Amino acid sequence: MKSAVVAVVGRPSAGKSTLVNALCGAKVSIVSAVPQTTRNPVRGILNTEGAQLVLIDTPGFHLSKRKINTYMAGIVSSTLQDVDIVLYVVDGSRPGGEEEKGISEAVRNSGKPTVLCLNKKDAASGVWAQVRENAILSLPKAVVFEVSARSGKGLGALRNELVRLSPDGEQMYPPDYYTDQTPEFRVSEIVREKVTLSTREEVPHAVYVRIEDVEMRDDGATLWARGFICVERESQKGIIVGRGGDRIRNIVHDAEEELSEIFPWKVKLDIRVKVDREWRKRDPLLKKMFK
Ligand SMILES: Nc1nc2c(ncn2[C@@H]2O[C@H](COP(=O)(O)OP(=O)(O)OP(=O)(O)O)[C@@H](O)[C@H]2O)c(=O)[nH]1
Ligand SMILES: [Mg+2]
Repeated sequence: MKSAVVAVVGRPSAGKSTLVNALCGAKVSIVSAVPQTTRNPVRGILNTEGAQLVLIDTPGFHLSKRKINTYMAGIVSSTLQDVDIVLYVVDGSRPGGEEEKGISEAVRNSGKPTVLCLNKKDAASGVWAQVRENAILSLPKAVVFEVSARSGKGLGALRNELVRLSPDGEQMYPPDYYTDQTPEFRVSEIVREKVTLSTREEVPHAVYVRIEDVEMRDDGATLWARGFICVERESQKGIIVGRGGDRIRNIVHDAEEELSEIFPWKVKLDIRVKVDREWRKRDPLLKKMFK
């Protein structure tokens, strides 16, 4: 038996979460076109014959001095220390720049066996060859794969290489697990994804979702979750609620539908929108959020 912990790192929107979901064969981590959708490490478990890989999806590595960004960059660096393998995801469809240099340096400095995954092959443009060359120059020892996380192309070979690099070891989770997230966290993430998909500009970044409690009802047929969508300003609250409550109703409906597929129960949500101006600046809250 082989087993490994794999850090999945890369710039915001490189396709890390899409890749983790595709490799695990289940929706483990939320996805959107908004950079920095993932805010904390999310574990997905890939079970294959003879191997178990624990993939840690990380927040996009973003060069910025804002507190939330330095916090997330810190998460990436500390995750790199604790893993067996690094899966470095590079968006091959757009130029890299300083940010890509920063992350490839962090990957190189980790000294871990590294798999370089050039993603979005389906959307490859004129920059592909250049991005590929830069990535190889910055990480000459890494094995390179060209894939589309969206279509699944190239993922079989990538998975085989991850297994090949894995050390011998025992399973860390039962073989039918594909994630270790708590129900509260999964619910809050899916709600946040639906908010992100139905709002624009600064709103997705101004939101966090807190699920206060989950409870089984109807003799074990329905999971009720109660919590809040928190935003920083009244105006953002108005956007999320929408005219006559339209938007929040749609958000809750979409989240309930998806959660009812993820969990073996019908999921019902009781979600309020409230203003919490300081959530992004308050360290203890960030720590709680990112634990
Ligand atoms: N065309 C194409 N788009 C992709 C592919 N993989 C991911 N995307 C899209 O890229 C966007 C970002 O995907 P995510 O998986 O959320 O990226 P991420 O790296 O996890 O982003 P952060 O969590 O924000 O750091 C989404 O719109 C995805 O649908 C791919 O292989 N091809
Ligand atoms: Mg992500």
